[in-house]
Amino acid sequence: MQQLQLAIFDLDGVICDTAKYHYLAWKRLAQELGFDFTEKDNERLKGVSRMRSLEILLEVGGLEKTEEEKAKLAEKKNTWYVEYILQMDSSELLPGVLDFLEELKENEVKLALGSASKNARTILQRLGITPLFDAIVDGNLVTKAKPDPEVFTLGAELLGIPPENAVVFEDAQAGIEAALAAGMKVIGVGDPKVLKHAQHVITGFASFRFADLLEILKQE
Ligand code: B16
Ligand code: MG
Repeated sequence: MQQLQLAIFDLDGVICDTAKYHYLAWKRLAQELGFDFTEKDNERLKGVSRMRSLEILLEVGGLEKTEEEKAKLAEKKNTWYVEYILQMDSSELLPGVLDFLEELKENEVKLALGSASKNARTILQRLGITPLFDAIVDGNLVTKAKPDPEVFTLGAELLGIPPENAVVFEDAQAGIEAALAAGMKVIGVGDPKVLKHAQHVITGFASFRFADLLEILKQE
């Protein structure tokens, strides 16, 4: 990489663990529909849009619904999910992530959010980190879901930064594919066995510093 100008962060699974709240709300919906939804099933929803998540859930339950019914069910789930996220605060930031974001800012790297969630702004607000971001691209702004690169290319475009000078942090396979399709560097956050396509995988930000990132990018 010539020059690191932009770091784009996915939200759920990278900055905070909202997957647990998505799970509670989807499980409640499944129970209301008469079937069980396990944590293993929930893994399939990570990084996936709300509507696609509902379709996967209905597939698990062996149910078919009309578009109108699906819209109502998705809204119901979202109402419950929003109740959970409104209780969040900065204690839910994943270990080390705030220090890492601040370190990037101190080193004049711009920050963008690249999340599939339509609730991303509410979550950033609850976590108290909205002012750190130079651009926020969420599920309300994009028309195509990950693995389409739109959620990441839009962030770079908004800030006038070429994709090759951007690095993406992502926990979901679809997001890693999206970042690669955008022509950006990508660092997987999670398990290297799951995130097979990422050039580098870290377990989190607890012991990952700006110098470590520069070291990785130097090798590219
Ligand atoms: P909402 P990310 C994603 O967030 C979640 O991983 C995924 O489970 C969820 O379905 C999606 O956001 C949409 O969320 O229902 O709030 O619009 O990982 O892209 O930050
Ligand atoms: Mg994610």
